[in-house]
Amino acid sequence: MSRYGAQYGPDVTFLGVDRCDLADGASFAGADVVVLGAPFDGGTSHRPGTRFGPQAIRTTDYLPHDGSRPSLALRVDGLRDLRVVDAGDVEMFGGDIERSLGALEAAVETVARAGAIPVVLGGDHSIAFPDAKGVANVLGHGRVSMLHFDAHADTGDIEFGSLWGHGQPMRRLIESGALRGDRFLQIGLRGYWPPPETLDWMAGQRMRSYEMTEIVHRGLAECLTEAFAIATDECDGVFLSVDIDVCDPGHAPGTGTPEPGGLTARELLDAVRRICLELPVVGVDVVEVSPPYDHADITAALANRVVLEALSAIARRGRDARDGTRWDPSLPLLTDRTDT
Ligand SMILES: [Mn+2]
Repeated sequence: MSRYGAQYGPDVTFLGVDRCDLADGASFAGADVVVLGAPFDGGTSHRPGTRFGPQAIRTTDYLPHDGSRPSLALRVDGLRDLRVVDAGDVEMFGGDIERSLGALEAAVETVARAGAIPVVLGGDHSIAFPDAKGVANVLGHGRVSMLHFDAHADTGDIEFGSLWGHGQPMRRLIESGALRGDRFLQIGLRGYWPPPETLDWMAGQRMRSYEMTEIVHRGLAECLTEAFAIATDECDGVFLSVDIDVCDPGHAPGTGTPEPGGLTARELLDAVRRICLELPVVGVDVVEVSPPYDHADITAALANRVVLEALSAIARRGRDARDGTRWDPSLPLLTDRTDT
């Protein structure tokens, strides 16, 4: 197999980073991060269009696509201080979900086995099953915890007569044994789904789900701190799955199942930054960006920044670990943060 390339549209990489070919181990040897596109919307229950998500997330940025992004806040360049390469889009036919998810799981596993962090650009949320399982296949089943940002629990059992779809990946991950239910942290749930019998199943798995009411009442920062302690107990790494619909539709309109009353873009970016600064993140996916329903690229631009925030914070975490430094969020912009 040659390089995946683009399933739809021009073959471009995430903001101009170097390409790699998963069939050629030398092309991603030593990489810290490998970007993968998962252009799949065969698992959607309502509005489709996330097959165009990877391309939109890669390219929606007004700055030059030059493979460099120095972060104002973190004082690192997530695309240069880390070795980041882009393998292109995994071929995922929308009409054959099991074959498509299988192909993605193999690709993610290849990346994880090389010691790199897979960053998967969705695609609908059905891809979280192959994303997290592909990582757990390498690091050990039960050894990877999940931090899952979403309006919806995605723990359905059978939907439309199928075990596979964007409302069910989290149940399948726990049932498969790849991830532990009691190391599964959900942030941002709200609205009118799932039904009580599904909540009973989730409680039986000892999942911890932070509904928006609790987040507003206690504060997002306190909820995250609590979730971090659970996520790192008896686990070696954390998988971060960001469904863009965790944000309010005013901040992320281009998505298939918008649910009013969500996080702001600022809250999501701060949460992603903290997770990648404070926790050993071993895999990331950003899903449910549907460009045909977007307005003025609001959602695609946010998803692009979610990826950049994660990469910047991973780079800063690495630098702090090497240099014995610590990032201080209270410092004004124009102080020298390189020595903090
Ligand atoms: Mn979801």
